Amino acid sequence: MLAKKVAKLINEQVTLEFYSAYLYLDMANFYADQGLEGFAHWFEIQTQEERDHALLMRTYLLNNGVHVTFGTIHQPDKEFKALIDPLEAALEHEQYITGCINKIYGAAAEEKDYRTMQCFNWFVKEQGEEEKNVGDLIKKFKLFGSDPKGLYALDQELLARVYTAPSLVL
Ligand code: OFO
Repeated sequence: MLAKKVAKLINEQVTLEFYSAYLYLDMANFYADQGLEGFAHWFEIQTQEERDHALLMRTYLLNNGVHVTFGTIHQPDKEFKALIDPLEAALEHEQYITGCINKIYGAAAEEKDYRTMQCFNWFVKEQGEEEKNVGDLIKKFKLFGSDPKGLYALDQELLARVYTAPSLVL
């Protein structure tokens, strides 16, 4: 049985993960409008991954007999102007989500909820990867993004990104 506090935090996180999916799809829309298909595709895959996170957490709660409720998914309200804006906003968002995941992990540790800690080891690691991925993309954008040929090559590279299902199995 999960402690109430832990279950509540994970339940709230389900909605936040769906919000992340929504936010990244909004970023994909921005790039699609600019004709940057590769960037749009990269964010569409981010959306799929966030949806996966939400579904995994939902399944984890259900498997542990927790009733799942969904919160309101807020409208993405950031105005993007420069091409780098969504990338920087995505990094900021991932850093925020890392804090949320750490809070869940911390609460589980406090409650000696080893099952949740074991499950959330995956999410802790995943956040490290997510921050690195978008951080690397920002670096590349800063190096090549101001040159049209460089931007085109980067867009083509991002177009090749392939969705992979999460390695966490519940
Ligand atoms: Fe769900 O990892 Fe990004 O936000």
